[in-house]
Amino acid sequence: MPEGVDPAWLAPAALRAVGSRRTLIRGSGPLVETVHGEVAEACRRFGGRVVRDASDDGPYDLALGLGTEGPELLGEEGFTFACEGGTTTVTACGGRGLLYGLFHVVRLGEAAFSGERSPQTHRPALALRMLDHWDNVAVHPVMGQVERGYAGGSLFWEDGRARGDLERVRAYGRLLAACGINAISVNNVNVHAAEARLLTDRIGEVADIAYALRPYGIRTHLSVSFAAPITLGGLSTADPLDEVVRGWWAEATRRVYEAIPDFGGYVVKADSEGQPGPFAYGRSHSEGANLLAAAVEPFGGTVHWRAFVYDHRQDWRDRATDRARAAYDHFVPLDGEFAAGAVLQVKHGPMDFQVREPVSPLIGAMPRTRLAVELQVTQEYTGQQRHVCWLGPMWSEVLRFRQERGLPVGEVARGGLVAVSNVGDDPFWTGHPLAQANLYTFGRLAWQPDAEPGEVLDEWIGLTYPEASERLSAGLHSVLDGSWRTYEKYTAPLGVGFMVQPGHHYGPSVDGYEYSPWGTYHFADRDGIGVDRSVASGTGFAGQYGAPWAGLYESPDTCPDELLLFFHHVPYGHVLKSGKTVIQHIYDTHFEGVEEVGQARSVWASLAGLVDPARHARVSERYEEQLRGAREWRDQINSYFLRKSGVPDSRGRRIH
Ligand code: GCW
Repeated sequence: MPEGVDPAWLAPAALRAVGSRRTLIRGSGPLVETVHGEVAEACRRFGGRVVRDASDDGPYDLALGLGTEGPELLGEEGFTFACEGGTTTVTACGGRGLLYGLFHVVRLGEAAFSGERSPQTHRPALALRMLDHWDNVAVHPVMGQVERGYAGGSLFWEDGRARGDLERVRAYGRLLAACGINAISVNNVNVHAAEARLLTDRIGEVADIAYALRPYGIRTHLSVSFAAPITLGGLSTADPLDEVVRGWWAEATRRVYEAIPDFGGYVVKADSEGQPGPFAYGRSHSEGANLLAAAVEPFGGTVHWRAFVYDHRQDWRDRATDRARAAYDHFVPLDGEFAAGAVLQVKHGPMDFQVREPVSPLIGAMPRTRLAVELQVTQEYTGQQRHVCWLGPMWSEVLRFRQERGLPVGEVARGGLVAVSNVGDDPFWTGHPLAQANLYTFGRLAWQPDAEPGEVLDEWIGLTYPEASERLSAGLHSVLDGSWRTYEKYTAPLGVGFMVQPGHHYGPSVDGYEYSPWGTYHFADRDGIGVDRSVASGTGFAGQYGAPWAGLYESPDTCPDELLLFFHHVPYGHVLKSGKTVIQHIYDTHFEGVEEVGQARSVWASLAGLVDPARHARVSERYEEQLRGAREWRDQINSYFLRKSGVPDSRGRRIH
């Protein structure tokens, strides 16, 4: 790990079990070299020994090797793991599989070397496990170096130039491989002038990043502008059906692959929030995506085409337009029209990474399209890495969601699981040291979408604090485990969403988006609150689901409490399934949320002396801000609804 940089979930002691043993490594290739380097470094530290391809002075405690058996079973990334007769064995068909097998052993620690275990097969459920960086090359006047970045600057770019800190990039790749991530996109989906040129004359800078990440099995992708043939190529059109435009993309892409032979492909945000796209030429989004797919397909690349298309200039008076409907309305009619090299990348919810949303109805409604599901690790709307909000349980709910007779989201996402990264040049990688748990959990859930999030959390604790006492492990678990629900309690209630400060999206502003063109409303008046998205009397969004969800969401009687205000406009006196009225629920959860933050802060304070001082201090400082922020949310939300409704708190607590 570079000097001064936090080792995160590869704390040196996490490699003790491997580093104190005799290891044999068989096979060759660049990733086998990486495996060898990892083991050799661990042995240097902990006194073990590593041997290459020898058969003489065994026996070995650990044998890591490439084999030829079972490629159809293991694929390029799978491995078998066994512990028999005193030797732990990992066998893979490809270098990546071997690397993942090594990290599996690291995760198990001493347990990997005890007892007898007959061979088990491990392989990722999803072939693509990707992070999208919303990093700008040049500092954007509003968004800064990283759009929605809460961890300092970018690892890759600084003030218009490549940072060139490839040692740090390599260390990043190592952390990502250790949690199973295998792809990364290196620039913001909002592609501004400087970033656009990464595709052409600045591709060498992307190639340097790809070079640093490659030893850890990570492929590099690039966000591109649909208008590139005009802005970079000097053409008069970017029409996807124009032969010259097609030729331009083919040639530009050929050059990209010359520089980066294992390039992953493009990410495109088109006709979305002002980015250019095929609508300008009267073309569909499948025509747009297929243009780029045709360019990358000959090289084995993929186009990730984002489904985040909606009208961000809507009139708030227009009650028929519903942003939640937009992705489904735009894309479902195109099912079956996307080329094999195109993946439609869908945000997990129909709105925008709120603390609580239903699963996007698009997921499951396009059986003839390769879908990738996009999560947001950076916590734009969930505390911006100033608040502890471990999102594992939320993601797990999303990934396990299924339409009747359908597959769970984790399996529908054949095109992979993607997340907006929360990493920057902060010495802790993430702005909140505990937000590392979000990144780790994302990687592990992408590998195994039905994993138990609580177990993944404990894995993260074990790797980050390998020498933790019971008290420290329990303390860490307790401050993280319920933190998403705590955050939900003190912010926007019952799935209604937003109520944030416009623009930067931090902190409460109940009416911040109420009369704005962004399509994010709550419609609170003196009688009630919520958005009627029923088929019977509302926008019809509930009807975009299949059974049984369409029916359940349609009626306030069957709609789950936590999504009630997402789907229905109800009176404050409406009684929830919990037995409370909506207004009392709002008051109670907001008081509870603040109390829970206070408790977590005390638990953290009690861990001083068990955590290294710099990390402890950073988290303590963030807890002060979280508590301040939670109180602000509580008081603004409770006061707003007391004033609107005139209904007093049944427990007579102070509301301002
Ligand atoms: O969540 C919203 C953000 C924008 C972002 C956009 C998107 C990159 O507020 O900052 O732009 O979504 O996902 O494209």
